[in-house]
Amino acid sequence: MKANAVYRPASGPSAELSRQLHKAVLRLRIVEETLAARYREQEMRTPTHFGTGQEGVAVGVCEALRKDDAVFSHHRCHNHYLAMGGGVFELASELYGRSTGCSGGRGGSVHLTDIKNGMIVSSAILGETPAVAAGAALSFKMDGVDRVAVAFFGEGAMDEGALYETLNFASVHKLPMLFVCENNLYATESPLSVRQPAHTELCQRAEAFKVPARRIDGNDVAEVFSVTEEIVHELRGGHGPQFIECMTYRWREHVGPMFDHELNRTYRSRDEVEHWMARCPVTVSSQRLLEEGFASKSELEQWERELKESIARDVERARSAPWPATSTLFNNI
Ligand SMILES: Cc1ncc(C[n+]2csc(CCOP(=O)(O)OP(=O)(O)O)c2C)c(N)n1
Ligand SMILES: [Mg+2]
Repeated sequence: MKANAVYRPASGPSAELSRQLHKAVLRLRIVEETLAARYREQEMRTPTHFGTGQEGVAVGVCEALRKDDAVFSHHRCHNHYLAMGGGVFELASELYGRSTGCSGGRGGSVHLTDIKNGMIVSSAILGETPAVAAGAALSFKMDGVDRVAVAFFGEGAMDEGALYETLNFASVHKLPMLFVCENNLYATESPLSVRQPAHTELCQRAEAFKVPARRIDGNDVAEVFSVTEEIVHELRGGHGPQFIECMTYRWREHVGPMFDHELNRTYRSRDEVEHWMARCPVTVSSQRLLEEGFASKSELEQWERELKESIARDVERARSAPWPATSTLFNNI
């Protein structure tokens, strides 16, 4: 493939699957918008990296997995947790620090877990969880089972040495592991261009370790799904790890609920933000459904209404859930 070209799958998902993907993307969007709105009330006391704008990657990848696969995530992890089937009440409870949180109210936004759904853990230390995912993939290989491990990380983690050791190890041992790089062009407020030499191509770095790599459109959930489905089939066949670079964009500030313009931040131009907002994963997906005749406008509106109601209910319920008991303060340390 030509350097930096975007790989496009030959065919897209069926009508039923496309509807399912859309509902999942919409659910993630509404959860993040609801949480971001309530975050401003300052009752959630955990640093939070919102994933608004990046929903297509999480849903496209996770919908192609099984519940017995193992997903590892990074600081911007809500989308991955939700896309694997994690509950909104448990996520919101975690942000409010309540005992009903997915990590018992102890982890906060960056430490989500939901083992029964295959979401093993997330961590804010860049480049850390891919190495742990390789350990899971190694155990699947040693046990002779066809499970796969997936590591989500931002392109900022490609500045970390641990990631290259992991690529090397996974390649040498032909591990059933998918590396998912969510390239949203920035690590905090630094663009890739000030962190890496000119003309750096992240896929080529994976290929240097003989790991097949493709750059794809992360804002098109149908494409992410089709590519991942194809790759996961190959991973289960024992052909070794693969890497996808998903081009996407973070809408809100790096950490917190605000938009850059609300804070007069200038590291990204308004034009650039608007360009990416026009490539909104929810819009791309709804346009596809309408064009293909897979859903009507009124159905799309009805799904949105229903999701808004149920999500608002779950978040409100989390807000009044019980705090962890003081007697449990030193548990699990
Ligand atoms: C090893 C390490 N170094 C620095 C940090 C501080 N840090 C937290 S998030 C972040 C930027 C991450 O950017 P990226 O990986 O591209 O993910 P994004 O926030 O864009 O989703 C940095 C530098 C950290 N958490 N871990
Ligand atoms: Mg980034």
